[in-house]
Amino acid sequence: IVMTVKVTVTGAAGQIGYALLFRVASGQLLGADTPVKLSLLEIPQAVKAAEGTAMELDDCAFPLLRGIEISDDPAKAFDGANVALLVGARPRTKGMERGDLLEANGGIFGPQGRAINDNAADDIRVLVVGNPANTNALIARSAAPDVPAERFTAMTRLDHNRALSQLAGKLSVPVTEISKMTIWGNHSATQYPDLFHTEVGGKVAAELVEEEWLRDTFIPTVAKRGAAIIEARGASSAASAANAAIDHVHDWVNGTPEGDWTSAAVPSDGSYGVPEGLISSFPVVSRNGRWEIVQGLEIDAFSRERIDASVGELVEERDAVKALGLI
Ligand code: NAX
Repeated sequence: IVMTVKVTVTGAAGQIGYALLFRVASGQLLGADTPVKLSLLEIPQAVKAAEGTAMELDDCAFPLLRGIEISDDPAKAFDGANVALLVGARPRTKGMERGDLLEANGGIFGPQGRAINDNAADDIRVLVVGNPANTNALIARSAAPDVPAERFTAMTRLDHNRALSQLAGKLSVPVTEISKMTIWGNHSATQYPDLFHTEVGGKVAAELVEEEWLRDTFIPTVAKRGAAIIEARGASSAASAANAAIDHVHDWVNGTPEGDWTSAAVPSDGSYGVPEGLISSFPVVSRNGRWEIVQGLEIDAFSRERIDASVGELVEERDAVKALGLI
């Protein structure tokens, strides 16, 4: 018997929500055999827009879609949820200090974490997309002491996919030739896309490109891609972010392919010198529905410096939310 999976999407009326919901409903999140029920969480002023999206979802007559609920109450929206995609967040506005940003998001992700703790299904898996994603995930996780910490993750899969495409373009190979890409650290401009373990047709990627390109073009292009999209499109990444969220949860539930890994921000177990408990991006595989950090990679001085810088930023964010009483 196939169980219907309840997927809760926050910020459902936003632009990522619009790109995401149809793909979840069509079966791309969990596979073509798994029926889904959607739960849309929005703030009161956006509930009507979410209702419009729900009308369109109805109008697709997706065979796997077994129902849509809309709410502005986290307790209701997460009731019985198996997957939670936390997309809605408070964006940084002009003149806003980091402390204000973290505090505003604490007001969203704390209550949502508690609602997940009290209402979600036992197998709940949480992906935080809304920025600052890693630290928002940390806030949600600390508000959910009854949920295993490993169920709280943040998205760096978009960065990972961007890195794959940049490298594929540079080497004129299809992305399918590339394996073992890694994004380390924070989903921010300090993130470190690592080509020293990446393989292209059996060779190490870092040896196939000029050092200068890797350092001065590849790393900043991947790290600043979000800003470049805003500049070109006049709006931030939406379909590509939704696509990455689909990839993340799909691989978490269904497993990563043998001989490859992906990137996800997961609670650190202390691997690679990343302080335990920080939600930091690592090379990960998924086995039996759990993320495992790939072990035993050699980290040279070039990589060490960059991983430490990004992890240092996460430590600062963690200390800031601690000082604000949010964790
Ligand atoms: P939009 O502003 O289009 O949509 C956000 C939606 O969230 C709005 O409809 C708003 O009403 C809703 N919302 C706000 N507070 C809420 C709450 N407490 N409960 C439920 N819903 C709430 O933003 P969009 O472009 O969809 O981006 C959403 C988030 O994703 C942003 O924080 C953005 O920075 C982040 N991103 C993260 C990425 C990643 O790789 N991790 C990449 C893309 C994106 O920039």
